[in-house]
Amino acid sequence: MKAGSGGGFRAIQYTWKKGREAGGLWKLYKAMRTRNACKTCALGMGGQKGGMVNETGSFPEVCKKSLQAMVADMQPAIEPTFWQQNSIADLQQRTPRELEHLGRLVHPVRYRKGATHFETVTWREAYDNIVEKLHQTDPQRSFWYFSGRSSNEAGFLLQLMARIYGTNNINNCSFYCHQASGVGLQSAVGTGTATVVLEDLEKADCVFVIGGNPASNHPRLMTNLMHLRRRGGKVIVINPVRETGMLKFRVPSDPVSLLIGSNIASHYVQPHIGGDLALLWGIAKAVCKLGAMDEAYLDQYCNDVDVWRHAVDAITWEEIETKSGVSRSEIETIAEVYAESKRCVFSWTMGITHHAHGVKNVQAVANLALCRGMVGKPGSGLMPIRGHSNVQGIGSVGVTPKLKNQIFEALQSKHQVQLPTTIGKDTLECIEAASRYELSVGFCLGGNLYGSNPDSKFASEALSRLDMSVMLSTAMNTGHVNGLAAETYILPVLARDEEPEPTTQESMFNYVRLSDGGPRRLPGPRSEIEVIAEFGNRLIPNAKGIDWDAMRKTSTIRQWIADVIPGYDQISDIDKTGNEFQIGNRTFHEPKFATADGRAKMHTHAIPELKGREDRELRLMTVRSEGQFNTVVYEEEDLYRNQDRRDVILMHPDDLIRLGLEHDNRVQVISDTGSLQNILARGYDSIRPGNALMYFPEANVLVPRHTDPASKTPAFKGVVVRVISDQNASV
Ligand SMILES: Nc1nc2c(c(=O)[nH]1)N[C@H]1C(S)=C(S)[C@@H](COP(=O)(O)OP(=O)(O)OC[C@H]3O[C@@H](n4cnc5c(=O)[nH]c(N)nc54)[C@H](O)[C@@H]3O)O[C@H]1N2
Ligand SMILES: Nc1nc2c(c(=O)[nH]1)N[C@H]1C(S)=C(S)[C@@H](COP(=O)(O)OP(=O)(O)OC[C@H]3O[C@@H](n4cnc5c(=O)[nH]c(N)nc54)[C@H](O)[C@@H]3O)O[C@H]1N2
Ligand SMILES: [Mo]
Repeated sequence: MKAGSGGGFRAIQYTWKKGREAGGLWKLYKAMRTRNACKTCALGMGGQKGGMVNETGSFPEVCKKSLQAMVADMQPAIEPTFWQQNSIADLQQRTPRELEHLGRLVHPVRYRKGATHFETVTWREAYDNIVEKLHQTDPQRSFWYFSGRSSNEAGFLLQLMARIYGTNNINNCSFYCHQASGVGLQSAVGTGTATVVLEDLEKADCVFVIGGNPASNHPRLMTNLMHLRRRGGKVIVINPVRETGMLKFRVPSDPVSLLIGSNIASHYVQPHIGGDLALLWGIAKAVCKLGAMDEAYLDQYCNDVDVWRHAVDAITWEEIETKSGVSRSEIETIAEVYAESKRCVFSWTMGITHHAHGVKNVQAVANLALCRGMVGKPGSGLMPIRGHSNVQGIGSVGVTPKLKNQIFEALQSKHQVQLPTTIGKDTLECIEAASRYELSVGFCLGGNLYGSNPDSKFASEALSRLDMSVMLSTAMNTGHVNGLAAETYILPVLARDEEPEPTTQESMFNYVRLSDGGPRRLPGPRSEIEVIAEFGNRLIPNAKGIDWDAMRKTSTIRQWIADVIPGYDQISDIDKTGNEFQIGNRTFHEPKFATADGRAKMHTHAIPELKGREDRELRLMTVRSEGQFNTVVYEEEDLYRNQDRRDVILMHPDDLIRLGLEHDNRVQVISDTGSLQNILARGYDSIRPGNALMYFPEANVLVPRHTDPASKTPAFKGVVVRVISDQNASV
């Protein structure tokens, strides 16, 4: 059956199916209702108000992927005999989905160069060997990667340990995600996170959704968009693909919406991939022509307005139309809608950040908001829609190559710890340094560093040049079986809702939640915090200023966070009071910016040429399906895009004809970086001609290591490919 809308009965049906897998719907419901922050995206729900509740108290808030993540954690264990029966070569053949469905990791396992299989080891053996190796290693030759799934406490403790050990090579998945948002926002408005809170969405009369597919990736946002449309507001979607759920969505918790569906987009603009910068400048030009700018606001609160205004005048419609792929009249229509808005929120995701001009994109969004005075008043502002549930918190508590000066100084003065001052590497720099044999040890707190990287072949070779890698994980993924270091350890950890002590998470609205933790589901995995504290104790037992045993208590870590992390002072007694809170000085409802002179800054850009225009070329985006969470694939199908499998390249039917192909022909997809064979070319009329779509992480062999110079984020959505018929390939 073709999906004509997002959400709806299918989502409910899926809940029943997942309930069965979890050993009963009631059991799943109980797990979902515990007081723990949701494990998936950063929109945030759960915590002390109870599971499936958002920060405004709305219930029931639930989405398919939160169920998937929960059921995945409720899987049975991988038995010790599994590791003897299945070789690494065999595991490398498994798909991401098969690896995830092997079950929960419960034993520490090790691979040693030359071996054909992983072997189980005791925790003691693992600690002894890892610590010995770390002692023999120059700390500068180590790196520490963090996913955004772990708690603030685990993130803070591990970065602290790595720094005291002696390196600043500390980074998180944000470098492959929203780094451009942080850098762009900081440069424009002086704070790197959303300027709005959830309530602002309920007050807005217009929302831009740029380069994202929240119907699939942040489904709970759809309720807010539905409410906005019901109030007569406008939703402007900017996306090269007409995403089913962005047109119509059936909000499962709303009976009317469930039955007939809710219209989401009031306007849908389809630029070329990478065409947003030109488009955003075009909208600004049209707003200017309408005389709809807020001159008083610009005068009073913004810098560099004249240079910006001059550039807006100078850019030609011809350049805008060619580089965006959108006609002047369409751009003028959008500008009119925006000009009528009194309270507008600009939201965006990876279609904006995954480009070599990601930071410029974000700055252009900020320009557009600022020119009508839409930052710093209720119901309007800037809203990057974050990825992982705690990616923002991990960044706040210091998991960055460079610590904010304030944190650095507070750690040294209040806790007397000694921190290195060397320059730390970002994520891709670590991979490149490993490839040059300049690093010897990698330590990952969750995530899938191999799988999330561009240029998979390069990443695998680079990681296999390490002497040792250590991964703290809950389940298997492709990163555990590819790019293995000479000595590789996988250490099983507890999920957030199994932690023995409370932990905290920060949502994309800068709201800090308390998770109670809960009983373990299986014997074997250990608490992340316990494992990190144990490493600290063995690695640097006499470190000045730190008592590792005290750090086993999450309340001690929270006290440190309160002492040193700006805006986090209320965290110290959160476990006693249960008072979740909004971090100070980030969201603002007055135009007072956190910049040196309190004013926002308008940025001016040269617009890059649109790539991929040659004969036989296509511009490729690598994206997620509705059935996956990053490198974890729960279902092979992509319901909303009506795909039953993942080894496909979707392109407009006109492009199929242009390339001399027919629907479902086997093709080879080639980029400057790599190629994939035996891919099914499929006609997909929802995509703008000239552009193509493939699924991450399988397509990462094609993605070059080309990054945005300002944010170091790879251009995951800006890949130029050629498609060649693979007639000899077997079907
Ligand atoms: N179900 C599910 N939810 C998730 C995740 C998941 O994997 N699965 N991952 C989480 C994480 S870590 C993140 S960062 C977010 C990601 O959330 P999204 O950013 O929504 O995810 P993507 O699939 O990367 O894709 C992007 C959208 O950008 C569009 N796009 C691609 N290129 C361009 C472009 O050049 N311009 C414009 N305007 N649009 C473009 C694509 O058509 C697609 O609709 O989701 C989070 N939530
Ligand atoms: N081509 C392409 N590449 C991309 C992207 C893209 O759109 N296109 N998106 C990028 C983005 S936005 C991101 S965020 C990155 C994703 O980067 P990562 O965060 O590195 O990857 P994930 O796939 O989310 O990591 C999943 C693994 O985390 C572990 N895990 C889950 N829960 C926990 C926990 O509670 N604790 C611990 N310790 N481990 C846990 C499990 O073992 C699971 O297999 O990928 C990036 N790469
Ligand atoms: Mo992400």
